[in-house]
Amino acid sequence: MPELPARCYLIAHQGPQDHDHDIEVHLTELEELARACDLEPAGRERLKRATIDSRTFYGKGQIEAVAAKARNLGATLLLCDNELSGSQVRNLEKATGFTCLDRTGLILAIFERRAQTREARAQVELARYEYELPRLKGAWTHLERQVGGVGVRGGAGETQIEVDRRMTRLRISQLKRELEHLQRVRRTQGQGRSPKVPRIALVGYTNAGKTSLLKALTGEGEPRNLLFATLDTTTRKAWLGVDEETHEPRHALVSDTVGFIRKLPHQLVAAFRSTLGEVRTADALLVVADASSPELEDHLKVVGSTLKEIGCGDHPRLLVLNQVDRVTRPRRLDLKRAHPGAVQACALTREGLEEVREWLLELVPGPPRPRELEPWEI
Ligand SMILES: Nc1nc2c(ncn2[C@@H]2O[C@H](COP(=O)(O)OP(=O)(O)OP(=O)(O)O)[C@@H](O)[C@H]2O)c(=O)[nH]1
Ligand SMILES: [Mg+2]
Repeated sequence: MPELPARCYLIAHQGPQDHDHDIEVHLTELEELARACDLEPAGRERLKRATIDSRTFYGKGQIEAVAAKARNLGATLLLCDNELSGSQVRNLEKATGFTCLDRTGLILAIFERRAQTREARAQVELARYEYELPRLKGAWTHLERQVGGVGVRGGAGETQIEVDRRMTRLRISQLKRELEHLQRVRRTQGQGRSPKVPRIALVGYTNAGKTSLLKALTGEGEPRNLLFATLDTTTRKAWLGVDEETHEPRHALVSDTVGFIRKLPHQLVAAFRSTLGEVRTADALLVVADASSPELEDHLKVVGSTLKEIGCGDHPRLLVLNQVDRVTRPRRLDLKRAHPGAVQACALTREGLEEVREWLLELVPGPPRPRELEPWEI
């Protein structure tokens, strides 16, 4: 990935049905995504238009005006909140002289910067190739290197673009094989885990406080005020309490996971299937949300639908309304009415954590309890 320029200008299409507020919220989130990629937002704009231009997505006149404004502000990159096709990006770049990146491309760039482990890197690379496949336009020498230069030249008549597609598909299948292997390794390692210890996954919108809760529950984790700070799944042991009957200590294995976001590129969801496998195989989910966000309900909808998409629609779950220290009393009462089953919590002050532990203790079966012997057995 080449170094991205520092200043960017943000645009989003607004159709006749779209409310100003909704588009503004999306643009604010796009700004945060830009910052998470070390870009500095210089300005932003909603581009109102009833129809989509198939060539440049936005209107021709709009694009020219945007380019002039962005240039004045010293921006060198255009960030588009909409998902654009490869040719639309190219046409926009030609018309404006700017580098253009759509929302999916930006999220991919963030993931590429964050990915640390071999598995996360392979997953992001897979997502990148899936994203590029329909957008291919030329240069393929880097691909040739990566697939080992085997059978690069196609038969007579194979065009450049066909070679590119074939190379990309080849790399995609290599990566899928590598991921299957890594998953098998992880599964074998996982078999050593005690079957009696319940497994819990922390899931939720990005920046909700999942890592903070992991830290509060287990003493480990590095929270950061950044979108997609966490990419890798980390699992730690949390102490839940003492079993009332056996007086044995009870624990759970708690996993932190990658956050969700609206319009999460489906290539990433698919690529992260193996990491998110931790979520699928968990006994229960703690759905963490930032209660202080005005977008709370929207975030919950995104989380609900993403969970369904990865096959976790039916997992037992507890909604943890985190960050209530940043919420007024009346708002807390409203939240109680809207989400009576949720725990209102604060990862920093540990408010609500006792309730979370109680729920986990009740929900998840512990070690088999010694049965009281009947008289005839004694
Ligand atoms: N005031 C307040 N801040 C919190 C609370 N929980 C988390 N934060 C802050 O919110 C920011 C995000 O926290 P993280 O725990 O990194 O969030 P996350 O859900 O793991 O985010 P990603 O890994 O990026 O998806 C950090 O700056 C935390 O310090 C809370 O209960 N109250
Ligand atoms: Mg995190």
